[in-house]
Amino acid sequence: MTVTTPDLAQVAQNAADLASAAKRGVDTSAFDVPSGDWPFDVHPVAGYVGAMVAGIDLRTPMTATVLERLQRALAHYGVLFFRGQHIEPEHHAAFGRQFGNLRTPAPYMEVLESCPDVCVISTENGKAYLTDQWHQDVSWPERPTRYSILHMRAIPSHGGDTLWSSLYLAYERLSPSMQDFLTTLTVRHGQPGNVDAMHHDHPLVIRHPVTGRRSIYANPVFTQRINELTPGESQALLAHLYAHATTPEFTCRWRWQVGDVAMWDNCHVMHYALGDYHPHYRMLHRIEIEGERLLPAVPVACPVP
Ligand SMILES: O=C(O)CCC(=O)C(=O)O
Ligand SMILES: [Fe+2]
Repeated sequence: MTVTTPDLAQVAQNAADLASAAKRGVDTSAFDVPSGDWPFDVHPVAGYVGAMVAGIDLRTPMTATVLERLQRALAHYGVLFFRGQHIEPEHHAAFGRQFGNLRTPAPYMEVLESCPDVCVISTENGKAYLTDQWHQDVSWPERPTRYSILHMRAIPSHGGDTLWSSLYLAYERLSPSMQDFLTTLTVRHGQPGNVDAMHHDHPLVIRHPVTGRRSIYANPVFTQRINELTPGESQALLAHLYAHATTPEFTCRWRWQVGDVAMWDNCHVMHYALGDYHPHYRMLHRIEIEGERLLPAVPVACPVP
């Protein structure tokens, strides 16, 4: 592990920009990067979401400090990218276990025989064709998936990028009246096309457990309805929120190299794997880490036990 120093000129420039924006009355809260005594290099890849982290070898167990800082960086940036991590599946799973319990893959997923916590998503097994939609991973249980960790193994020569969007920004860029209204609502998340399967009601606006920032918690694949509205109202409002949440400025886009690892916090980002490379081959390994029950941004009459 190398401890790196931040780029001081850039840090000073960012601080000057923020001070000047605040003087002009601009709300700068979305830019407040946790002050950076990171024990690794952090390079943001877009304005609001995503950062590349260097100076960490994911095969080596982390110190408590590195683990805590990575969780803080995830809580702020939403998705972190680690280049050139040619890890084995056992390293992948061991890295993930340091953040919590691994979710057992659903029976319909292909897993590695040697390491059954690791799913294979490929064009060959067809699972790569299901992820070109905006979604959060496994959002329907009471304790939804918190983190997903993806290790890219094979890429097409072009295409196959992945996008992430910030659900913090989606909330923060709504009018105060709409923000207030949304915090009174709950959403049912369940598996698509099966209203009787496992489902759970979550607050529509959650409070992030690390930053305390508010985030929308809904996605077009797993959110079935807003419980307090009529079906027509629910559909119209969710459609508006999804269109708003995927505003290009609220997103980042990652051009993969083999060996890249991406880790994201499903509490406050959605993602979308671009399906623009067929019939070429793409394959990745993935694990998920279970989260806790979600916290409402304000007390809502959320029908959860
Ligand atoms: O293929 C990708 O880039 C992302 C796939 C996906 O949605 C996931 O692994 O959760
Ligand atoms: Fe996904």
